[in-house]
Amino acid sequence: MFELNKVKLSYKADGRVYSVTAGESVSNSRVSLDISREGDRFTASVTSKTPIELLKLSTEFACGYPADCRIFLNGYQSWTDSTEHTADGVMTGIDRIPSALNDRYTFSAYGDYTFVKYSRRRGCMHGFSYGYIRHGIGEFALIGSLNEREGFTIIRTDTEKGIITAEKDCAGLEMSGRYGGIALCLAEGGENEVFDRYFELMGIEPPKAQPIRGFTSWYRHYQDISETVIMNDLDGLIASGTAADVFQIDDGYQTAVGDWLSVDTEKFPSGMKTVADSIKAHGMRAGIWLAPFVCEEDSELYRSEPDMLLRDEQGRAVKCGNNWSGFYALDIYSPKVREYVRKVIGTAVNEWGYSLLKLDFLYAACVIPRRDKTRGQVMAEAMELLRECAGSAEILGCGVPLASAFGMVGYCRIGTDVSLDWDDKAYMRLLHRERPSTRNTILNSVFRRQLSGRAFLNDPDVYLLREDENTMTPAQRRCLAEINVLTGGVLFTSDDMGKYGEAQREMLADMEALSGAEIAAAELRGSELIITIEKNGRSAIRVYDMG
Ligand code: 9PG
Repeated sequence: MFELNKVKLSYKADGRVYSVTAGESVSNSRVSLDISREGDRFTASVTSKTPIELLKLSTEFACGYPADCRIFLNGYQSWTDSTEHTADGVMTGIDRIPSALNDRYTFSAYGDYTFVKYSRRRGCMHGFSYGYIRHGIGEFALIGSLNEREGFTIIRTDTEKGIITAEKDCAGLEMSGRYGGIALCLAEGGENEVFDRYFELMGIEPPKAQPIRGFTSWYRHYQDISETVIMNDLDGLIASGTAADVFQIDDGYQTAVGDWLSVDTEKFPSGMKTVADSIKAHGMRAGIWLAPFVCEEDSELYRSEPDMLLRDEQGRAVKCGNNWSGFYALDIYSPKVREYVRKVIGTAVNEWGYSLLKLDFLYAACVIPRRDKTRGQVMAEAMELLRECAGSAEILGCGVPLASAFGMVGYCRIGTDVSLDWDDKAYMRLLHRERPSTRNTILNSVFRRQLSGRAFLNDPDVYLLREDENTMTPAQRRCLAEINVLTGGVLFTSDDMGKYGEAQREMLADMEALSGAEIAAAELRGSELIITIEKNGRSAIRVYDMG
């Protein structure tokens, strides 16, 4: 399936640009390009005796695309829409957004838009870290990078030309000695076979984290939370008698994003420890949301610690998006930032008593590469810092390039935010691929399902059964709930469970009956999502309207 055509390397040394295209290992007096293929493992590494600047490293394979095949290419981060496409599919970036709007709202920072060119040609699609070509139900050809911690890998298809390329996101990297470059798993076989092999070659053990059920405050109150509101939700959950392991407080308790230890005392007069104590008194674990690598413009941190901000080569603070008052990345290599992250997480875990940390907007750490480190290296080191600071607390990663979270967090969001509408207003659909959308997050849950239990446990975001405060139809709410049970290891809601009536209790019972079932096959045909469910050796087909 994946026959090597060529490897391309270009670099700059002593002010001159050198390029080589080769089908096997080559070297000159300074640089060697080592290409090897052993079984389902392919590598193309670079060694240089003197410092060079890498400009490009990519590999092209010949690849058959059967006419009725499906192609999956993993989107840049948690929120990026990631679904199967037909061989004539196209992916759209943010080209349709007027640049004045983008300049104002920095949509480009949420995804890969600043460093990957979106093709408008049919069949020319791309993704990050891993992807597959599926033929029929059970024939998978997987291409997955084994060394994302040395740099992200952009996988591109061109179905008309019958090629697939893997390119390292390493442009501008200054290196000498050996750089691992491209390292791939090229596996063919059944779904479980290829994914098991991919994780085996990466050396990633199945997560030890256990599936959790519970509540998050976000999709009911958004930032409008307080001690009273949270206690009311907690009482509702307890009164409903629904089994829950975790009660998680989301965005809104802090005075500003970045000022995590400055709790809004008007909203939470007794402080965050008291709230955690109440949650724990009901036998649940307390969870809390934090975005440790960013601060908003209206924060004390932004005003008083300019040296903690990540800066570009012109010395400008790097804006990462428009949420809140607009927000900026912190420089994870600044000792001050590392100390601050340690203190914030340490306080939430050890002083307040939260043992599940929903760590969000993590992509901000690697929004620009460094001269001596690729984005992938920066993100890997950022995740190591979080893992170390969290100690025994479990991490739920969110807004993170997924491969950097493989094996590093117990739980990870694999889709964008559920919205209170199915797929937002028509004009909002022109926005970036990371925009909130219930429809898109369901597709991500289905088509990233293989990660759950291998990389971490998937968090498909909440299910919502309430009939008010949302515009979804009963069938759409059912689809969301069922897919969450079938694909996730995190089963959270943001409903006031105290208000659940007969319809909601019936739905909960249906969800319970589905638990333990698995998706054996899934396919999108037009606007229909067709899935085969298996439980105790019996299978059933469900069709959902994704229109
Ligand atoms: C809190 C929220 C919730 C939610 C997170 C995250 O692309 N976007 O514009 C975008 C904005 C916000 C967002 C996700 C995507 O929400 O996923 O669960 O914790 O932050 O502010």
